[in-house]
Amino acid sequence: MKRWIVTTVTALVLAAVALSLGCAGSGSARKGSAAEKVYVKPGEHDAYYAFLSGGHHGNIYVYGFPSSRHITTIPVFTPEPAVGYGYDEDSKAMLGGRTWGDAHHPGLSETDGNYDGRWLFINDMVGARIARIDLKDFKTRQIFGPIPNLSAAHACPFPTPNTEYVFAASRFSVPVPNRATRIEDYGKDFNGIIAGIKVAPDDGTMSLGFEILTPPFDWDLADAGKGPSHGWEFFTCYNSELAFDSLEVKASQNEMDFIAAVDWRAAQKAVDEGKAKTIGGAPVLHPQEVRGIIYLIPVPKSPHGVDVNPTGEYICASGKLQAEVSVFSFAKFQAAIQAEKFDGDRGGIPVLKYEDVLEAKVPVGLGPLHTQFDDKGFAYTSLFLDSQIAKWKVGPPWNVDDKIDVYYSIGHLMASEGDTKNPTGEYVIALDKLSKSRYLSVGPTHPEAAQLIDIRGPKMELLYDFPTYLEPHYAQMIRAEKLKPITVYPIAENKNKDAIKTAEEARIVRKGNRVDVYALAVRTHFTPDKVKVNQGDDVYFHVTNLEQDDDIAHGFAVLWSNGNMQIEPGETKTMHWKAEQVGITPFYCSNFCSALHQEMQGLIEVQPRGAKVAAVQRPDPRQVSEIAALLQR
Ligand SMILES: [Cu+2]
Repeated sequence: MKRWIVTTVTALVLAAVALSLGCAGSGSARKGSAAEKVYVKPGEHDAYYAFLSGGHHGNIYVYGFPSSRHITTIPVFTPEPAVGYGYDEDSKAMLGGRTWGDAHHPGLSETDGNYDGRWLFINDMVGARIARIDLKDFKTRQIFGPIPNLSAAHACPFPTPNTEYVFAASRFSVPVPNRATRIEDYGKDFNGIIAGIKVAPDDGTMSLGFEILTPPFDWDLADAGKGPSHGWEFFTCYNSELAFDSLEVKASQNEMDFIAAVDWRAAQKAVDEGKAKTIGGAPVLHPQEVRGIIYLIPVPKSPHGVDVNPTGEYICASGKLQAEVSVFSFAKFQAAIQAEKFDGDRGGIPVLKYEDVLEAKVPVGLGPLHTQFDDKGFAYTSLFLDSQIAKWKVGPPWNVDDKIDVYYSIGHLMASEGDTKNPTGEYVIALDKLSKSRYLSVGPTHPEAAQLIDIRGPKMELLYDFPTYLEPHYAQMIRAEKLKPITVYPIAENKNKDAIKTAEEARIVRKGNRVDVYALAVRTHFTPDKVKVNQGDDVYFHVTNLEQDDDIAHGFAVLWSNGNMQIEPGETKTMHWKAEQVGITPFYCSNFCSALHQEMQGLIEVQPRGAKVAAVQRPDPRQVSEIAALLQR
């Protein structure tokens, strides 16, 4: 009898081992080890671009996947001397005197709910600004804001399916309009704001569409509806308790906080019909007076992420202090509004009943923060407290299918095209808040940690760890073939008013104390390379790079000054320099360009105030003819 039991148990154990080996063996759609899956041969390209926000570094990191290589950094809210961003007059003006931002959530432009590869939007939370990067040249082209009345844009920008709008909702609340008051009058005198920012369909230019006044909740994250829920934007909040101190305790008291659902077409219509009040220059709608533009859906326990699934039927919200994801049905939400089944209001905004809108609760684990999707009907939720990702089925029986450990304390996660109508279902990136000892120690501040996970098979597989500089919050990942960046700016299309396109146009023009230097940069000369000015002059160097070869950018830096810029092939940039010291000041090309890069330099002669300097100076005719001949070739 005993022998029979032993034989049976042995057989069962062997069967289980065989089964588990079988699962591991078929765990990935593509064959090979983790190392083989991330290896991109020298000279070959990655399959994806990913854009990681730089947090309080104020910029965007560009990575390639699956290799997890850092390709470049796009400066956005912070000056970057490496490419002269924030040093030339145009980018300086765009930064508006600010030298940092807190960049949280990259948002790729979409057409019909899929990334179209045109633009990338990124918020500056602290400054309530949104930047647009043109993906033709990976340059920041507009910084919109500060958005009036809005104190810190955290739930931002989360574009709509045809990039009709990007959004910004206030993380903090202040009086609107801001005025003298007492902190203790928070509940009475303070307000939150949800702003809809219009995006011009042809060139992406942002402008303010509408603002909605809300109770002083702390708005947290957002996502756009799609498919049946197109036309709505969803926002989570914490602090429905209206605490104004000790928030970590006092803002965690209520069982329920909220999702706000905004009908952005109705809100815009109300503004267009003149129903808004102008506050701080912005058209502000009061939900008490303008009905049908915003509703509240209760969500347990200080939710963070709110994520609409690819079909647009479900809205998934994660209560940070809860072990479940609440999945809401858009159809039930609509039905409850139709039936006017409200449970009172907050600040004039009708509140729906949790049970009326809820479709399912998914027991994912502790500290759910953010959810993304694949192409097989699964969702992936980051679990901050468990340091895990949970994979779960969207739809009955709403079960958790798989979990994987991450290292450590994951915040956001990002799946390949995972918030679109058509996720690619290949990768998830875990954006971990703590790396602890996963990398060589560099002192008390550790690098940020991110991890590449293969989601092609039935089980998630950790492929690679890669450190990042501070501090990616969220990221988005797009198939590489969707982007077609330019390699040079065609000279013929250079419409800069200070551009010059021939050697004969190179000149220095003086009017009063203002001196304009119209210069050319071509390997390996600046023309003119002798500049004569007077002490106290305001000198504007307009440098046109006439190169039309890939990757031949020239720098322009003036000694003993804070000025440095980079001019890419076909570009014109302008830099101001004040002639303060009598004597000679050299300038040079600060970006390596050729074998004779070291010789690419020139001199400024500064004479005392009032010394006679010609109104127009031209370079030596010999130099002009040499450059003209060079340009002919
Ligand atoms: Cu050069």
